[in-house]
Amino acid sequence: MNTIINMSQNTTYYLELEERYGAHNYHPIPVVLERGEGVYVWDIDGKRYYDFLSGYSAVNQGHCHPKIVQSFIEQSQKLTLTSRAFYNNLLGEYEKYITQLFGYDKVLPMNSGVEAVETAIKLCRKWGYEVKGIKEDNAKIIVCEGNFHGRTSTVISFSNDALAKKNFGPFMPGFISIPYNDLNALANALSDKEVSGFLVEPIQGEAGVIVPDEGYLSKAKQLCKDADVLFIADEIQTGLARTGKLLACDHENVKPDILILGKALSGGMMPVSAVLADDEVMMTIKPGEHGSTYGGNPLACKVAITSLQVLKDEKMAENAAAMGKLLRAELEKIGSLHIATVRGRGLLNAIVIDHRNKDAAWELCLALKENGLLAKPTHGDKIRFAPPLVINKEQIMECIKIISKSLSVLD
Ligand code: IF1
Repeated sequence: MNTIINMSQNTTYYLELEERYGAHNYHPIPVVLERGEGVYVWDIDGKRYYDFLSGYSAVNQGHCHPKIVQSFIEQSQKLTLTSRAFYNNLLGEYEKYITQLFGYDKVLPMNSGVEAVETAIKLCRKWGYEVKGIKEDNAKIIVCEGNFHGRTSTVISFSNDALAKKNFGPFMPGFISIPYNDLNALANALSDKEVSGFLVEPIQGEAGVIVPDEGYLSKAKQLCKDADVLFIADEIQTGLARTGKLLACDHENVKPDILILGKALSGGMMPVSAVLADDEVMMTIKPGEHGSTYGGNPLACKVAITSLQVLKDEKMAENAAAMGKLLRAELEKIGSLHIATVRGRGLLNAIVIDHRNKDAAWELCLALKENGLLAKPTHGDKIRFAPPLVINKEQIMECIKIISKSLSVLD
């Protein structure tokens, strides 16, 4: 059942370049992209595809959104980087905008998502020592099995994915791992008085779009509050309208003590991440105790303001909710024996493939590519379906046709 991959000479040329000169830290779907606009991307032979990965939810606003591109162009010709050795005329404006939008006293601007996660860990520990009174170097942070929070040495220390950890030790201590979506396990772990935080994805993305039970987030937040522990939400993938609300935590009216954002914060233009918290937490870090060369650069600030405005002005959360509901309903209606489960929230969805061939999900993604839709398996048998939030009903229905047609490759 191996799908014949008919690659053009152009495609082969670029694949061989990366094979020869690039680290082999990914195994991409064999397609070479050259242009993107909205929900579409085009390969170097001019073939058009629906993008059902959206740069792992970094392109929520659609590829090359004109307003975000315009902001990028304007600012890139004025001032791109001052470092934090000096002030600039955009950082304060951005800080005011994003803190008022999400309802926090302050923001600490970073670049990649994992840098923001690392920043949240440092803030949580510092708060643990200087406010909660935990003995120095004893603070613990509760994390969930199946988590994905990035790939630095500290963050993989609390991963339970062997592939992400093997031969990258020694690892950072100070983390307690509990099952996801298990309030009893959380309550037990919170009995340890040296716990300063609970770091959780409101929906586990990499694990295969695992949506917790209704009430899990709100009860977990309450348990943390009762135990004087910070509830830290990693909304790098679930945030910014992806799940049908501005934040996934909004589905349960949960306000994290520390909110972590990334990916779509720049609409796919450049790495921009952010950590938001109130003063009791944020003011534990003093000048010179944390930072980054590009963190809060004026180009990132300008792009982030526009990226956030576009989400709201174009009601992308509402569209994600409606189109996600339609997508899941239509996937169920296909009634394929090869689809064991359809799950997700808003436009963060996944199907679980049920097939004797362990490479079935990969084969299906190759067939999807041939038929004009790009997606990629996660953890073997799950395929994430996460198009840009600008997708409309007609496009969803066309994608359903593509998915239905492609599933026959598994027959
Ligand atoms: C890869 C996964 C997704 C994230 C959450 C932090 C980060 C991510 C919830 C770190 C990043 C990316 C990383 C990328 C693939 C992609 C991914 F498959 F790895 F897990 F989306 F699910 N928190 N996720 O999802 O942000 O430092 O990358 O900016 O590493 O292969 P980053």
